Amino acid sequence: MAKAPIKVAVTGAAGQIGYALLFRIASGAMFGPDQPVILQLIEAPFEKPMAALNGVAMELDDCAFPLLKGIVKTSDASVGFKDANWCLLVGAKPRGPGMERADLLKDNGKIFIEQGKIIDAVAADDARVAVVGNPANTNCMIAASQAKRLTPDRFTAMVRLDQNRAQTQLAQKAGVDLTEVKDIFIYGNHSPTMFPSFAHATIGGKAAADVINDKAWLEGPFLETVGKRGAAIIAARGASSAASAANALVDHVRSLVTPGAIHSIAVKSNGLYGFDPEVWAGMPVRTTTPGSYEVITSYEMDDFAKSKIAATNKELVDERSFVAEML
Ligand code: NAX
Repeated sequence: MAKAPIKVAVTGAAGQIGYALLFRIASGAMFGPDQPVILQLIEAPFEKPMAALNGVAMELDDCAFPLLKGIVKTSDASVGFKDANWCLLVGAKPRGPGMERADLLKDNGKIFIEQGKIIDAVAADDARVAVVGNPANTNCMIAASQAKRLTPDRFTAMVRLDQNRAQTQLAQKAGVDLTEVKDIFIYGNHSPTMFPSFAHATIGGKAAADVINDKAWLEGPFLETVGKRGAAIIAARGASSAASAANALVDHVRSLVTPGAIHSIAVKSNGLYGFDPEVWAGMPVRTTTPGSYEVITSYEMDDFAKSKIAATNKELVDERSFVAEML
């Protein structure tokens, strides 16, 4: 018997990530080739984004995706999140010229307070939330703080783009196919302070550090390249990562609905790996049942890793203090 459609709400649906994302969801890449979906697309309540959203919906229609069972277009979050099983929070206000990070945090905080409240009120009982809009970890924390019905574990932020970037960098350095690289995880913030922990990664089943045999590269250029990859793409393309970010969100959700998958997501840290218990930090998880996961706690951190985790934790704690009155 055919599966019932799941409802997938996407904010910022007419933005550049949205444009690279929606077609992948509708084609089955996110939830599988036998899972019908209804897309509930939410945009900012202005003429231009709503007109663009109409155009995107027309293109989705024109793809004749067999799995796409309906499209909702709205600027009303209580309509867009209604009964949603997955809420993909992509839309956010970009940092304007001369804008301080604290102001960006506060402006976006307001969006995520409202969305967190509405999701908690109207989304499905099994709702899961994945935050992409920056600053993603802190926005996720703010949205989760508004929820009374949905528990904090339902709210995750995306660090998968960073994991994918790190995997490719290790493979290229070692000169192997990237499928040989396993267990590279991202700890902390989705920002240049993130820590891609290479010490536990393997290449072809052997310790990545032994295969690469270049500690200075791992501790220097590798971390820097992954941490600053977003800026490098803006410099090269004149626009921020979009297709790779959409692809990473497909991977984030696909891994979260695949029992046994091991991957990095940002979750409420609860004090694991030395993070402040209240911040949302990237860490390795194993998916248990679809949508649920357990943090893998068994990785030992050496002094170098501990110092990197302390730095990214400090940034998350600082961001939390900027938005303290919103929580
Ligand atoms: P765009 O500016 O192209 O699109 C954002 C869209 O969100 C716009 O269409 C805007 O109208 C809409 N929007 C704004 N406020 C909204 C609201 N309250 N409700 C619904 N829609 C709203 O940005 P895009 O390149 O798509 O990036 C989206 C977000 O992803 C940004 O915050 C960006 O910084 C972040 N990123 C996060 C990444 C991650 O790994 N976590 C990587 C890529 C990306 O930089």
